[in-house]
Amino acid sequence: MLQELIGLSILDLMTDVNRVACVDPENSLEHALLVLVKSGYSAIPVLDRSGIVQGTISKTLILDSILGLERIEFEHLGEQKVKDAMNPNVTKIRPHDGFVRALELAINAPFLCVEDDDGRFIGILTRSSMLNRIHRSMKTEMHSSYRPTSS
Ligand code: 2BA
Repeated sequence: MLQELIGLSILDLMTDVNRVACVDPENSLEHALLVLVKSGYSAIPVLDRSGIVQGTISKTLILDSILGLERIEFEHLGEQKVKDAMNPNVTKIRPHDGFVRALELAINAPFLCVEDDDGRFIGILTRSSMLNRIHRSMKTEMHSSYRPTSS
């Protein structure tokens, strides 16, 4: 089972860019909040026009950036841009880095941004896709090693 897991393909487990909710660094925070709420995710990638990932934006970062002294100043949502509030420290991986490296990075990141060799964003690798795959292998292994005792 271990060999099988080590050899797993990041591309096979990846959520393709076409199915990833994302925003542009120049978008307003109001637009980003709309995308986050509509998609249901707490954080999503920020992609520039050339398809390079520039950061991640979350509901928490947005609320933090419009936090006044005594209240959340929602009226400022339309004035600020995603690039001013995003977290630029993105956890990235390339397909040839391998599954074990992806698993290691996923300990501290709920999703990894997958890039091709030109540094272009091609999708995300989520914790749930990795855990699902590991769970599937463990179940298969447990069933194949189960030997009922004859009485
Ligand atoms: P969260 O948004 O905090 O979501 C945590 C987990 O909750 C997800 O884990 C998933 O199991 C579930 N979940 C949340 N919103 C969902 C939705 N709209 N549909 C289905 N399941 C949902 P993961 O699947 O491991 O995702 C980890 C993180 O990756 C997510 O954290 C989110 O930040 C990001 N993510 C996942 N799929 C995405 C997508 N298609 N577009 C953009 N970001 C995505």
